[in-house]
Amino acid sequence: MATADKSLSKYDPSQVPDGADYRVALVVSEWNIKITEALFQGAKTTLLSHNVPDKNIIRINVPGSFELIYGASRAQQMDFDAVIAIGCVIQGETRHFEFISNAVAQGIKDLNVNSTTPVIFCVLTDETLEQSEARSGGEKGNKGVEAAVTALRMIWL
Ligand code: DLZ
Repeated sequence: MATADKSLSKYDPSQVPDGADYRVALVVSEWNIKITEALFQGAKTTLLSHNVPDKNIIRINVPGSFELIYGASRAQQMDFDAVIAIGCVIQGETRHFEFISNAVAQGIKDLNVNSTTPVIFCVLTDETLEQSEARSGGEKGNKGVEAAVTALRMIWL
């Protein structure tokens, strides 16, 4: 398993750029809201801990992960230094899982290729709710924390 020997949230804070001048948009999918809320909290807390001003952290909700592409695209056109796309796709009985997961990954990749504002991929694609819980504040850390650190590093780049 990719994360078997690595907590997602362990990092050296001294290696993360200061965020005092940064503006970050967090686009949050409302599907599996308990999970995406925990990811949002992890990301926001981490941004604040690296001095991004509260007033410079904006939340934009969208109905589902598929809409993260449009939401992130609109945020790119505003005055933000980075966008974090937060979602959670969980395997169901149909093939929705693969269509949505692939579309969101490809869509966010395209946004990164076509704009100078980075969009960070904070979308869990899990087989079970338990796996998502483990990665949103459970035993595997919080992917929102990792996304926030990634955003700060990409802005600095
Ligand atoms: C329809 C759907 C399904 C079945 N599963 C999920 C999911 O696990 N996670 C998620 O974020 N969104 C899901 N959606 C909703 C789609 O992302 C999208 O909102 C709708 O298809 C409307 O475009």
